[in-house]
Amino acid sequence: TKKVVQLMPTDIKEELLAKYPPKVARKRAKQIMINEATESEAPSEILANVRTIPGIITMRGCTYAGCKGVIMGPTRDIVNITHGPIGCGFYSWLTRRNQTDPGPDGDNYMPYCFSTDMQDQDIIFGGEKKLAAAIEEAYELFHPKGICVFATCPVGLIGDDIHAVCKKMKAKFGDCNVFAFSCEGYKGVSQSAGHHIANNQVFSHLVGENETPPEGEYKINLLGEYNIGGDGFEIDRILKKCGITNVSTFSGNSSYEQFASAQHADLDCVMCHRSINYVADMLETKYGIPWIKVNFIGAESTAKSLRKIGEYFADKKLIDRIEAVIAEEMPDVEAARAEVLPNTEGKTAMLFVGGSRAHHYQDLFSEMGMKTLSAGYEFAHRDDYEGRHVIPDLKVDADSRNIEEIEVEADPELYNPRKTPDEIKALEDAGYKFKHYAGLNEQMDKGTIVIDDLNQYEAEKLVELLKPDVFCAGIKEKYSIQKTGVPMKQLHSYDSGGPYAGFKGAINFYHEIDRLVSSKVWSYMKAPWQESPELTGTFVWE
Ligand code: CFM
Ligand code: HCA
Repeated sequence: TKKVVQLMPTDIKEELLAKYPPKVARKRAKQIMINEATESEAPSEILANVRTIPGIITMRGCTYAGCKGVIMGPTRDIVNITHGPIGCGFYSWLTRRNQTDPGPDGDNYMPYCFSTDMQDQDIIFGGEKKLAAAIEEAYELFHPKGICVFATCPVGLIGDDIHAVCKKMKAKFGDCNVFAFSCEGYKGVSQSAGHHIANNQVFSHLVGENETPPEGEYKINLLGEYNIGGDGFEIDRILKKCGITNVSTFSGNSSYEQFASAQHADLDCVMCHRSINYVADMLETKYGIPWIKVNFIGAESTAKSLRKIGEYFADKKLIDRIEAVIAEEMPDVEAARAEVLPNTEGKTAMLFVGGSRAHHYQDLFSEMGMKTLSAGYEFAHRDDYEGRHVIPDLKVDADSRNIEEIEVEADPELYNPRKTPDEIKALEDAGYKFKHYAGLNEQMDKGTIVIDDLNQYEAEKLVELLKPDVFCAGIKEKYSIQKTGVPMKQLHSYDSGGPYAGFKGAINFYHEIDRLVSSKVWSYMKAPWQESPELTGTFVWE
């Protein structure tokens, strides 16, 4: 017989914290939030973007991963060289399933893994000569438009000046843009710091280089879309059908020229705000390109995002075309939805992914009639939960393209979700700029549990207590969750599936989740607590 747990959200929170030493429990308590706590109607706050307590097995990655793997990984015609031990380069090489289409004549270096393969002697005597030789070798072999160099932990520790090496090599070649990223893994508290470093360098060294505007009536950039499992291909298909020109994607299926031309767009559409908001803000500050938040995960969200773009251009021809495309695409989506609904309706999910998918994928689940019981991000900041964005105070040097940024995030008061409209107005009068869009908390039901930087122990505990019908996270979580008898779907790499974006992607996702939640195979698994239910005395079981 299936055990049904009758637990209040507060019991669950208590249970998650019960085994921690008091100091750890106090800190984690601020990162585990009962959405709009029932005892008070005030919106809840969450502690995010803080260092993981040592000893906890976090799901997070490192700054190098966020810079080299996430933002620059999908660039096909830039040679990306990891300056460091071979493992850093190897494990950040295409594991993310970011796809690319160079066309018949385009350069594509993604099948190569470039690394300086740092050894003991480089640590002792310095690795700059080795790096210069690696850059030279890559240049001789491929003559690429750009070479990027990424620092790993030892580089920062021994003090190799990667920027000086790149500058020297760039001057030597004359026809190749060589620049570096100080994205040592230990910097910051997660991948998030790496996004910021990548954004700043791409903006400073590349954006704006191509002065010829591309053709197109309605020109957008798609920021924060990485073509995982072909998502970007599906979005591009839809945009093209609507007559919208995608000047550049940061950075799925991107090319050097796309980045170099980004300043020619009329509008920036931000898909993953967490990873690319810095570029959106810099493009707005320097080139006056406004940005809007979009989401192409979910058929309804796709339609809504297209309409938002139409609204921006306020052009009848475009708006009619968008409506025609939606009308043409939706019948197939509806048919697939009707097919899976009897199996998926009323089922439950948990989503713990990096910095935006735990939010975006809830749209797809609600289209299937599935409820999200608990969700959270690995490395998001408070605005991703609470849905308010403060635009950093940027000083832009128009000639050198150097960006000097003042980190406003240091003042947590700015993110306080309890602010009244009057308080926001006062801040705006004081020079702060706000943009409003829904964060994760707003989307989730009252009484659901929002958790920042979930760890392995808490993941297993949550599954044990709430038994979702599907658990979504990454490769590190996959097998430990499956061992508990709950189907697990990777929302990073999509396992071997995708695309899940756009209209066709929604259909793929409906079928995939139907397959997972309808499969009987998982019920044959015996979880450890089913063998010895140590919680029987604590909770009410049926
Ligand atoms: Fe943005 Fe991403 Fe995500 Fe992200 Fe990532 Fe990713 Fe992710 Mo993995 S950029 S924050 S750093 S949507 S790699 S494509 S799946 S954790 S939720
Ligand atoms: C990263 C990349 C990652 C890892 C995914 C996972 C990705 O953060 O370095 O843990 O399965 O999407 O590939 O987020």
